[in-house]
Amino acid sequence: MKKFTCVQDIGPLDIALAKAAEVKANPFSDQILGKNKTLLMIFFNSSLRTRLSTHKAALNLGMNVIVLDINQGAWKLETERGVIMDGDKSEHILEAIPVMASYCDIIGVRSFARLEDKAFDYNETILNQFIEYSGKPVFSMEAATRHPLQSFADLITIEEYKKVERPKVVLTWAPHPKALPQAVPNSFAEWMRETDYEFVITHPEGYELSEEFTKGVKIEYDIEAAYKDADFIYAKNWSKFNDPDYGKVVNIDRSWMVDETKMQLTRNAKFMHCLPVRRNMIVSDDVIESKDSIVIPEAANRVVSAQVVIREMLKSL
Ligand code: AN0
Ligand code: CP
Repeated sequence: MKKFTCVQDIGPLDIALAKAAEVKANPFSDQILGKNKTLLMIFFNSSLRTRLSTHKAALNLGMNVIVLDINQGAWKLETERGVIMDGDKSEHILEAIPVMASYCDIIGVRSFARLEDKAFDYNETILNQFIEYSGKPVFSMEAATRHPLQSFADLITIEEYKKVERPKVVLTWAPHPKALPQAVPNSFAEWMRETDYEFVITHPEGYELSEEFTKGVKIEYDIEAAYKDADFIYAKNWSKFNDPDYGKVVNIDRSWMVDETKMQLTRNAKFMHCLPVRRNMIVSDDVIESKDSIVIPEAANRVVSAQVVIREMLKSL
């Protein structure tokens, strides 16, 4: 595998899930594969889970790991070609990428949507520069439009907890005070669409995601109808995709928060969220602390999804 940025890159999901089960059962059986190989993780944005779980996955595979937080200690990077660099940016990404690539075998990149320019974000300008100019396998640790390691971990978690063959999985928007990217819900929709689950998205009118990710998916504006008989409630906030308010927060209606009253409408649904989560904005204390909350095993499965992806990349070196 030379790149991992979207669901298509992993191949058939039944095979990917079988690999995940393999990695989970025998996490240390491929240490030879990673010996003397180096993973470089590059963060343009903050992270707790991705940073630790991806690092742990690489250690399980016997790799060496280098982590760079671009905004803490590295030079500020210019990302546009043709700019006269007389401002605060000391280095161009077109030199920085091949230099960084010369120190490693595989690269992970976290580069969120900036939410200022839809075309810049939805063209995956930063991630694609890494793919084009590094000459190394590159995987996304959440880029502008997708978070595939998260969605893969979510899929593994749903498979582990589902009680019926074809569960009803509901992605619900929930309020948040700050503008967040659409990457997690885009990606979750993209992965769920590849399963045979009953998949429903519910959000306030105006919060439609890009059709690139939701084409063919049922959008239910009636939140109670969406929750009815659900087996999984997957909560996430996202800012507006549609123009003219791209990247803006136009709604913080707290009636969209996941609470016990709404969870009562479900078929004892499990509660999921990628974390970090703001309690009593996105989800009530009671729901996230309930026996049906699976946010911790969901986060733990991030090691598994990362290990499957890095292992495939090591095999292709
Ligand atoms: C990020 C987001 O919504 O994309 C990362 C989630 C994994 N969340 C925040 O910035 C709070
Ligand atoms: N879920 C997730 O990617 O968390 P971090 O932003 O903490 O890495």
